[in-house]
Parts: sequence; structure tokens; C-alpha cells
Amino acid sequence: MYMLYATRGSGNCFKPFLTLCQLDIAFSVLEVDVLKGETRGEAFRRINPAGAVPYLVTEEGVGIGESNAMLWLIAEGSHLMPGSALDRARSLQWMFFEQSKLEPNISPARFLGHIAPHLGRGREAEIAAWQDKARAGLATLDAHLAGHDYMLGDRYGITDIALYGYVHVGDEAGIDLQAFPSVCTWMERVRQQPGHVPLSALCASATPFSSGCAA
Ligand SMILES: N[C@@H](CCC(=O)N[C@@H](CS)C(=O)NCC(=O)O)C(=O)O
Repeated sequence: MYMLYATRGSGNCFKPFLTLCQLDIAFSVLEVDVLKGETRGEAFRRINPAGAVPYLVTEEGVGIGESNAMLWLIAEGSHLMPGSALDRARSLQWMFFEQSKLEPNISPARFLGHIAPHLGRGREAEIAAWQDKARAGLATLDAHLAGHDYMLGDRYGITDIALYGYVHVGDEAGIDLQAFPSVCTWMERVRQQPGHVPLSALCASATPFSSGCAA
């Protein structure tokens, strides 16, 4: 059974979680608390030396980092995978876009402006710069989705999950998502997919990492 190390509220951790849920694959979640610094602690670094979540451990005990890479493993052989060589390349294209233009801007703006605002005090200019960069990325995404129901055309899959992870919490990063109407319509389509679960479900029945169950 897969074990997913995750932290509450994380769009990155939500991606493998949602994929596992939608494919009805058995897994358990261990909650590593970023706010308490557990990701940087020695105990977690023995498991993932990169000190980041999500981290996925397979039944054979092999660990894999990077949320979008996990989707390729979890969804292998399923209807959520891109089919042709061209679609696989397009999927990677959008996943790299997500990790370079959206996630690195939405995530810190949301963390410092919404999740831990006490840490964001005095960093308003940095937050505004991240928001501007995120809006530029969202404009690119909106233009793409104006002509497509889903990221790769007419079929939902892991590329949609990769993009949805942070885009759907863009408002918590102080970005008005209504300014991106095609993104909003696509998000609603994503929410209508069978087996969809909200981000709030991520650590709802997780075992705390601090309980020592991971050892
Ligand atoms: N590119 C990575 C990003 C992972 C990442 O930044 N994770 C954050 C939580 S969303 C983290 O573990 N931060 C730990 C820390 O800053 O101590 C992915 O997509 O998985």
C-alpha cells in the first residue's frame, strides 16, 4: 500500500491525494506539520533527505518526491494518463509550466498572506510581486482553456490534477480568479469529476508523523 507524507492545506500534497482517491487506490497519509518545522527535522530527513512533502513511498519501500512525478506513477495504466506520445509531451509541458509559473508564485503568496500571515508582515512587496507573476501565468492558462474543456483537450487526467492543485486556491493567495473565466469554468468541470474530493479531506484521517508511526 502507498504511504503519502503530506502537510495540511498543501496544493502539492493534494495532487497525489486526489489521484489516489479518484483511482480508488488504497493508501495511508502521514501528516508532517510544516508549520511546526517537521519537514526540516532529522526524523523526516531520514525518510526524505530533501525535507519536503509530498513524499510517496511505494509498497516496496521506494520513495519518490515531486508531486507531479507522483501522478505519473500512481496513474500508470489508468484512464487518467495521457495517451499518445504527443499528449505525454504536452502533459509534461504543462506540468513544468505549473512548477515554474504558477506554484512558485501562488504558494508563497498564499502561505505568507493566508496560512501564516504573521510571517508575511513586512513582506507585502514580495507578496505583491508573486501575485503579479501568478496572474501572468493564469492569463496564459486562461487563454489555453478558452479553447479546451480540459488541459489536453476533451478528456480529464493527471495534467488537470497537476494544474488544479494550486490554481484552485489562487484566491487564498489574494488573486481574483474571476478575472480568468475559462479557468473558473474548467475548475468547475474538474470538481464534477467522479471521486473528486476537496483539499480539506487531505489530512482529515491522517496519522501524525510526530506519533512515531513512520519509523
Ligand atoms: N516541487 C515540489 C515542491 C514541494 C514543496 O515545496 N513542499 C512544501 C510544502 S507544499 C514543503 O515541504 N516545504 C517544507 C519546508 O519548507 O520546510 C513538489 O511539487 O512536490
